[in-house]
Amino acid sequence: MGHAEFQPLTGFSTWPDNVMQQRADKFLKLCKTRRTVREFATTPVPDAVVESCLKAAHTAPSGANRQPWSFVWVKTPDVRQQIRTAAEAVEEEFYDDLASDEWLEALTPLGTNHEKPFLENAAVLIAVFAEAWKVHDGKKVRNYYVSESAGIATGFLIAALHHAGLATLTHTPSPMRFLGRILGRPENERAYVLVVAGHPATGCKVPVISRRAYSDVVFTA
Ligand code: IYR
Repeated sequence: MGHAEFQPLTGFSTWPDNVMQQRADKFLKLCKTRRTVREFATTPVPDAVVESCLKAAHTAPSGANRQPWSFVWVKTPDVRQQIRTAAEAVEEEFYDDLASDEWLEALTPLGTNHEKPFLENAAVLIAVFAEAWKVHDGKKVRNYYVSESAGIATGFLIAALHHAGLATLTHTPSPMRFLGRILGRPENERAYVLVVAGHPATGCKVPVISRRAYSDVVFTA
């Protein structure tokens, strides 16, 4: 057994209650303006902005601090085209054959279909991979709460991109094994989600949806 080493908590700010309230409300307001977008402009986004957002994602908490994630920022047009082609093929099968009527009905309000032009055309495409295990000191060690950790990091990434003023889309073509193959990821990683980001297209429309009531989702005990 090793031992834990501790240091003072630095750089962490606390605020008076009223300031805390203002900050909480400001963040809430920002969150309320986030929508999943499927129509992106091709307008480029500075690399440094995306880098900062990826760094923010990488600050996420994780099981046993294993940080079991990789973010593959796909920049090469040819690779993006390969991803689009492969994703549209699995999506076509999903919409035509695999999805249950119940599932298709659940998707109807979103107006989605198998066409995924944003995989090629949006300014930013990031593939998030979850790392199930790794080799440490020559030994294979498992990671912990891998999906939860990758999910939290992806949440940080989406929040960071939105905060920077970029529209986002989480896309999960299923099955997603083609991503690891196209991107040459090692066998200990599995594709978790694709994050698409960029400026919304001019005249971008989003589906009319509602959020569940606060009282429906928040309880006290
Ligand atoms: N992967 C498909 C279907 C889809 C599934 C869910 I759950 C969504 O929230 C949205 C879409 C697609 O991307 O079209």
